[in-house]
Amino acid sequence: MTITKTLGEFIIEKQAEYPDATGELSAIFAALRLAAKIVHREINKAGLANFSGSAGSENIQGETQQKLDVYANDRFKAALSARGVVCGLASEEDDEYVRFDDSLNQQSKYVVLIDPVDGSSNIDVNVSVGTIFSVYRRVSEIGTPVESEDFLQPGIAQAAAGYVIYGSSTMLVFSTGNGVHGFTYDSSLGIFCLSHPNMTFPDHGQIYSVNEGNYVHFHDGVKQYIKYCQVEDKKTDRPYSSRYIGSLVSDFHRNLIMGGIFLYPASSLHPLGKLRLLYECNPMAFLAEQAGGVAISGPDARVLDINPTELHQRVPFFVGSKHMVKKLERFLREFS
Ligand code: AHM
Ligand code: MG
Repeated sequence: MTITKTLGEFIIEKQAEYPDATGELSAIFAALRLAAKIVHREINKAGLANFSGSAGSENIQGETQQKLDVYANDRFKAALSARGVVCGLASEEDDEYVRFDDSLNQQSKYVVLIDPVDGSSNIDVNVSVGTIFSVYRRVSEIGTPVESEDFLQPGIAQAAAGYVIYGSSTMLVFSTGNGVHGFTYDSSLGIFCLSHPNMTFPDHGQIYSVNEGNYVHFHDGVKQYIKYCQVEDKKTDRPYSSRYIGSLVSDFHRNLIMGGIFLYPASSLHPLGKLRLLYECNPMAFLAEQAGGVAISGPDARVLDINPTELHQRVPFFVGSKHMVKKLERFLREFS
């Protein structure tokens, strides 16, 4: 690979465009980058290092934690707290948010929300997983302990969001509100290199991603849209292809590059949907919009406008290419 620009160089360059920037956000990225490298290393030897399988514990949502969930959670927390750059962190794996109360961290204006290993049930079968993160400016006073209001902010307030995909290659994809940029990890050099500048969702695609095994439990609008995707129509290039990995980061990443729509609807099994607003939907919605895509939770319900009420809140989630999400929205409206 020809190295055009490393992540470090890219961040320094961007920071120079903002004379008032304090470098705090850059330091957060440095911490995230370091933890991502450590998790990359462990994922790549998961089979060898006894990292597959359950940790024998459950998270707040009663889901079995994988050993790697616990490991990655610890690594990201340690990397972020050690640098004194965030005043608090909320993780999908922890019941409550954590305060970093030492004097250095408390002076930070940022909190981080994280899903350390999303799609972790895929680890044992060697399928790609990811880390999803979100950064917000705190709303409580700097120098005081963080409060829940610092974490319960609508997605539109995100200062940055991104994911790491541990796939056939490891990539870090993020946005600070100026487009979406992807960096591929060169493990021989230990650096992330800019490989996908200015990523954009194609306005239209030919892929729909949904757990169709749950079809009978979906509401009518979703069922009708799935049928629409499957009907033959030369003018609109249907039927679309069905692609579902069961790992949000991987499904999103593929659709971002190729064009497509991802659906995790409410159903009689999951009346509020399954995916978590703060750790999964908001960061992905932020990236989607930054890339020219759309993310909704229902008809006329932009994900980024939802006011969260609790840390582990779940919402129905539809994200992807603009025209496809808009089409789905019409079905949801018509058959609600
Ligand atoms: P996790 O955070 O416990 O790994 O769950 C989230 C994952 C997403 O990555 C994926 O889109 C979804 O769960 C798959 O759920 P299902 O197996 O119900 O289709
Ligand atoms: Mg998750």
